Amino acid sequence: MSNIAGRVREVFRGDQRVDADALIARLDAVRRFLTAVDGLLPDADLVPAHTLVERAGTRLALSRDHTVVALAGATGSGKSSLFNALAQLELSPVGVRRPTTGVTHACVWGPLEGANHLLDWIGVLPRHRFVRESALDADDETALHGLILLDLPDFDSVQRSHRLEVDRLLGLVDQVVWVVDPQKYADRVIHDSYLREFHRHRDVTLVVLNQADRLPPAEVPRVMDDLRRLLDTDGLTGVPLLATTAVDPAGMVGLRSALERTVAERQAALRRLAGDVDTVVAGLDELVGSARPAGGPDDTAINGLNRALAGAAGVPAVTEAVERAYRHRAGAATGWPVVRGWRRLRPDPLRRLHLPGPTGDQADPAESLVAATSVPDPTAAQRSALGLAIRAVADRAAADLPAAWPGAVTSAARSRLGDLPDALDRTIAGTDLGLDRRPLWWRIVGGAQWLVTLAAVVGLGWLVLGYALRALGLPALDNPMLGQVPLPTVLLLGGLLAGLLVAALTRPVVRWAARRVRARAEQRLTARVAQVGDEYVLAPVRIVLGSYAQARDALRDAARR
Ligand SMILES: Nc1nc2c(ncn2[C@@H]2O[C@H](COP(=O)(O)OP(=O)(O)O)[C@@H](O)[C@H]2O)c(=O)[nH]1
Ligand SMILES: [Mg+2]
Repeated sequence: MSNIAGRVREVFRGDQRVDADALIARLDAVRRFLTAVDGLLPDADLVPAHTLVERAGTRLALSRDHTVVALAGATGSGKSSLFNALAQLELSPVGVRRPTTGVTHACVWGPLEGANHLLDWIGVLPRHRFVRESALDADDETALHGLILLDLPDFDSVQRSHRLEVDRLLGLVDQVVWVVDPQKYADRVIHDSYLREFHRHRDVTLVVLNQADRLPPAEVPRVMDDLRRLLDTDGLTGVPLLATTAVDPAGMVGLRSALERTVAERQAALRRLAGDVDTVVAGLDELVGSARPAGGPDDTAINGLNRALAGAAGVPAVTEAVERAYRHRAGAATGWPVVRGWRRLRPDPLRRLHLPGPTGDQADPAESLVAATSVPDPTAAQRSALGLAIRAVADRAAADLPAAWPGAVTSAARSRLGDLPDALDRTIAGTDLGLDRRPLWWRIVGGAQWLVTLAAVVGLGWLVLGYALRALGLPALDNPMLGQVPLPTVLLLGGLLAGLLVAALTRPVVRWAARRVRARAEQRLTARVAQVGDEYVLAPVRIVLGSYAQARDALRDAARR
């Protein structure tokens, strides 16, 4: 048995007064519990709590000045006789005339008007309602003013409808007087099916051994002791136990004064509901448990999720393309001008994925509402890895929760699975991959390449001109010399060599820079993908964990008596 139920039992005392405000606060806590777990726990487990909240609200709203007491028992125990004797009216048909009574009769002490709403709710038909108030004996009966006494059908009736009616009414009344007789007081049915079930309502339970006159006087204490022992076994230690004789007014004194006390205290309705809250809380206890849950999924599970999301989103393919695109674009900007144009003809690797192209144009925000990129769809392996990672997140998050919750946590983790692919795609499309700006050094190297190429072209032109003049027999150009070599030759060969040299020197730098850009893009993409994971997987899980915490706190408040 877990802590909350344990606490309920610890503080349970038979004649403790129940404060109406405290009871209302406990009922509110049950209501908060129901709100917190709505849609998360199986409805079937919550029926008693819903019933309680509904019933208690109505009972408290109806009349707190009335106390509804039911006479319950097996056929022939003397319920109707006790009812008639207390009411001092021949109201309810006694068994001699009609062996079973299938309808509930009510007798109201005091004006009927105030009690009518209560009786409507309880479901006693107006023609079965009686008033015990007459000018003649008003004074005798004032002590019972506010009492509504019910004569219930027999709980062992062969008619199922009678038994259902009894069960229904036992759920509504403020106090139950269990009537047993010397022959049947030890019957299994009353103890197993009824009295034991009422152990949390000990303080609104009263047991009478009726027909005491049928026992030899010396036998009465022995039977009472035996019955007391049985009640102890039922968990009803300490409930008042009286001997009555319905056919003799003297044999009714004890019961009458017990009812007068109940009416005077005006506690029965509150105590009954407090007992109901105890029962409901004890029933809900295992749904919530007492262990404080961990704050959420652990880092290992989250890292696993982020890796799986990155895989499913195609982050490796995109970063690979980023690296290649950097090399492509850097090559086009800094390469040897003679082959640059040819490079430009080749498609840009990022363009092929419909990611920002060479000019750095971002995806159109309107377009990005639909699948925005042509990054390859996740493979079956990536999809199942993602499924497993989500499962792991849910399992870790729900590890400390009672058995009813992991299912809700898993559903929450998977709740937006269908939206994930689009969200990931939009995120990839919207991530700045770091290729927008052309680095300054590209322009410097590119400029240098143009310069040395220009030198080579000038040298070539110069040489061609010299040959042409010579071929036409015109006076040759007077080539300035650089050391032993003519300047145009220096320009041509030097320009060509320098171009190749710059290209050769630039290549490793481009490779290195491409890897850096790739690493940075990977970092950004991973961070953005993790945000998607947080929004689509972790946030719903956190909401369920929050609901769990609320439910747990609410139930703790509801348990506080
Ligand atoms: N001697 C005696 N007979 C009783 C007593 N109470 C009820 N009876 C009789 O027991 C029979 C059944 O009583 P009834 O009130 O109809 O029982 P119910 O089925 O529980 O309503 C009737 O014949 C009553 O007269 C009692 O205290 N003493
Ligand atoms: Mg009867």
